Amino acid sequence: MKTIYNAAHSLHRAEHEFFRGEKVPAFEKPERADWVLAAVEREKLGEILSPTAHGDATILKIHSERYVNFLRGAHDEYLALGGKGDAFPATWPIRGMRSDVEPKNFAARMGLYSFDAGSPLTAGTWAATRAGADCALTAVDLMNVGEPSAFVLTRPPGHHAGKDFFGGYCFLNHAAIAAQALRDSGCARVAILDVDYHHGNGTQDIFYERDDVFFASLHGDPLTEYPFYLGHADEQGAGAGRGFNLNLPLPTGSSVASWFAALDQALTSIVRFKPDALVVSLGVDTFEGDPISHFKLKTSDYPQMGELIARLKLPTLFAMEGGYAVAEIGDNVVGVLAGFSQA
Ligand code: SP5
Ligand code: ZN
Repeated sequence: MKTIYNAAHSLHRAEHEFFRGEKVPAFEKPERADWVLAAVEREKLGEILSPTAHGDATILKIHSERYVNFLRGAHDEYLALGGKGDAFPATWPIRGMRSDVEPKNFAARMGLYSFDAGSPLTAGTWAATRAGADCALTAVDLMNVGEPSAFVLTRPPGHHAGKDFFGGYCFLNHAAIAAQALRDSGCARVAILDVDYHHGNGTQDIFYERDDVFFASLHGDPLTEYPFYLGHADEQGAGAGRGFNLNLPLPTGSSVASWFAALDQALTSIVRFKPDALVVSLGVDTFEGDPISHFKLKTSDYPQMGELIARLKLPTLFAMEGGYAVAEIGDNVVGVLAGFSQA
């Protein structure tokens, strides 16, 4: 399997995030991608390629224009106003307030376009995530000329980013952009399987009313786990998209066996959808040693995840999401990819 590696990822380098009102060292750090890259090389997964530059057209089918314009200039604007270091939102348009009018005030726009204070917007955030979108689009180009699969190695991650908001360390939704590019290159139906510990609320938001992209996610129950306000089992899609969204929340501390039972259920639903291609939002924060998550997968469980996904026999694009146990992240990610490739 070829890896499309985003060397610009390291431009996104946050010092801190807010957790329970305190500044704590950022969990989503550059070493994550470095360790995955090292494992890709060590395990000889396949060629490692740089992305080619793509225009904004596909990104603008996934994210609103005013959000993209904001994100592109946000940190420069923050600095011009006298801001120092990373930018954080501090006020949000909660229910009953307006989000249709874009305020002029910078802090107000930070809140309009975000849903948490845990996602530092840094000087290099736009460059890093925009290059991540190029990686996703390059991976689709490769699949269009016959690659059966590809791995998009990028950070910051993407699955919490919605049509017009960032959060959960995510800014552009690379998996959603890849799914759209696959649609535009002739796949009538695309499935997205999200195996990150956290619900992919951004991806769900983007495709909720669409019947051409099926979204299935297994994740920690939002009653207790981030992102809290989405990811329940009764969210099945709306309008034309009704029946094309599948959430499989699992209680904190769920066993490995129950995680794989949920994966089996997600894969069965994907088969029923008869997709032409599959995008996997690959987070490995399901690992037992993850510092912010509560599932129990061991490093030795990840190859089986890849093998089961490979049984679908679909063109498959893997996009890097979460996973914060840095020392093990490479083995866990490459475990999935090698399990897939060897199946
Ligand atoms: C892509 C992804 O995995 N995003 C996850 C965002 C989670 N943000 C909330 C982090 C809460 C940190 N909890 C710290 C617990 C320390 N014991
Ligand atoms: Zn996660």
